[in-house]
Amino acid sequence: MKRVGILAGMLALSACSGWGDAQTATTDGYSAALRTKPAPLKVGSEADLKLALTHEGVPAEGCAVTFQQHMPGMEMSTDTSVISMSDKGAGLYTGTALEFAMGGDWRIEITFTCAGQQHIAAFTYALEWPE
Ligand SMILES: [Cu+2]
Repeated sequence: MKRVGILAGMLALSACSGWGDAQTATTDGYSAALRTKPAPLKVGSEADLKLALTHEGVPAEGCAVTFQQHMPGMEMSTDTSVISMSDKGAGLYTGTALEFAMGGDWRIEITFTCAGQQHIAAFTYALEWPE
């Protein structure tokens, strides 16, 4: 509950913005575009993730998608959690990231299996400690 007070000021500022700009990664002919809410990601907060997957420009549907979040070079309690993303159709997948417990660089690594082939797309986010 303590974090509510800390974040109240920032929430007021970002209340009317929703999803941030996408980060994109390409691998094996696939393009993965990841958006987060909140954007930017906040220390002490979970986050909604929305992934748009295309293969050579065509939405990649029916893939099995999971992700993990970790801080490179640091052991965190969330490291071993593998979170499934729901298939929303049309190449869109959604999921909820665990609370980001500290500021610094975080990596969200998405594993997606389409047509029996597994691929990985990784995204890096720098989280600011709250003032
Ligand atoms: Cu850490």
